[in-house]
Formats: sequence, structure tokens, C-alpha cells
Amino acid sequence: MSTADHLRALHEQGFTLFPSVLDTRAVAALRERIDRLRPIHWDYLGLLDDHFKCVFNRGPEWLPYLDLPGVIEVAEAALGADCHVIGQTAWRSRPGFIGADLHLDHLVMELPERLLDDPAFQLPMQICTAHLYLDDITPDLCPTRVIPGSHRAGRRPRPGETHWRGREPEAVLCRAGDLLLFRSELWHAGSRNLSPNRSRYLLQIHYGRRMVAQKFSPYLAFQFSPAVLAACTPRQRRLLGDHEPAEYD
Ligand SMILES: O=C(O)CCC(=O)C(=O)O
Repeated sequence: MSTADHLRALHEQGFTLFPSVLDTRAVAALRERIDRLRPIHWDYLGLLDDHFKCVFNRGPEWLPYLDLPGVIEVAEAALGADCHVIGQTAWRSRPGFIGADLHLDHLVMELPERLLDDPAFQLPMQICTAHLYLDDITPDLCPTRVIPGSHRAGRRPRPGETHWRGREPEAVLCRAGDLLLFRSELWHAGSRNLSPNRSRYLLQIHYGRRMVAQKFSPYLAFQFSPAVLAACTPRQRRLLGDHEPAEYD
């Protein structure tokens, strides 16, 4: 699929899948890299899942995941050539993990469905999330679930709501190394890890328009690693927030 095809899917379905972004060796290397992480700042090792935030700052070896070829072009087409990364989290979801209920991640404002149904109106994107899966995602290994087209609901799901216009969330089943990109207004959910002994490894990258604030915990105490900054390409520096001056600067 071309950049234009992916962009069209984001507008029409609210999500798009990139097959084989990483090959088998690169998947194994990234899983090992995640296994070597130790929690700092707001990271946690939970009973059923582990989260490591802002992993781009852990060392130059994490930088290539900010601008994966083929994916970054779509993020820039969707969010502007000056878009940036607002967060990046490595997850391990262990057996027994219970995923999130149906939700959306960010909606700038509620809008009437009749406006969103008008083919002449195209809702601009503000934030998109990439899920880089590091396992074959089978129905028992907490697939992400999405409701195609639900970014046009114009609102978030109400408590207890489980479908939109009769459509239930659909599991995104894919291969290790595939990447799902979805817009923040899409209704989506996690699901359970029902496997007896497999953990789902996931690298999540959030992209936002330049005016969307970066969420680099621990915020006031956050400091960029000098080794990471020294290794960045110009595009990676911009993705980390080194922008041309603009309004409010
Ligand atoms: O676990 C998943 O696949 C879904 C994650 C999710 O819904 C989120 O981070 O907003």
C-alpha cells in the first residue's frame, strides 16, 4: 500500500495495517532489548503487565523506531510535516492480562454524526498511535480490537457501550513485525491474554501534531540523554521536539 492508500484508510476506517515492518531477526532483537530494560521514573512492573515509558531516551539503539520507513511518511501526511512523537512505551502483557474496555484516546471536540457522515467533510487527525507487535497476535494473545469507521461517531463510547451502529470491535490478528496505526478518535479496546505461557510484547509510538504537547514523563524532571541527542538524525531530532520557531515560541 502507498502512503496515499494508508492515509485514505485512516480517513475511511480510522486505522491501517503495515505488514512486515520488522523482520524476524529485528523482532527478536527488539524483544531482547525490552527484556533488558529496568524500570525508571514512571515505568512499572505490574502483576500482569510491565510498562517502560519514553524508551527513545534509553539509548541510540531505540531511535530507529521513531521513524520506521513507510510508517513515518504516513504519520507526517496525517499530522503535518512538523509532527512529533508525544510518547513511546514498551509493554509486556503477561498471561492473565486484562485489556482496556472500549474507549477512544483523544477527541478534540464532540461533533454531530450528521456532519461526520457528510462525504464533503473530512475530520483532520490530531494524534495517531502505532502498535508495533512483536508476537504473532492470535485470538488468545490480547489482540487490539477496533470498530472500523467509529472515529466518525463524534463522541466517546458511553460507559457499558460495546458497539457502534451495530458493529462490534474486531480483533486485529497479525504477525510479529506488523504495525497497526490508528487515529485517536477510533473506538478501540484491548483484550485478555488467555494464553497459558506467552506474553505479548508491544512497542507503542504516539505521534501528534506539533501543537499537541509531548508527554515525556517524569515531565519537569525529564532530561534528554546526551548520547541519544548526539545520535539523532535531523528528522529524529524534530520528532523529539527540536522544531523550527512557530507561534507561541
Ligand atoms: O492493549 C491493546 O492492544 C490496546 C491498548 C489501548 O487501547 C490503548 O493504549 O489505548
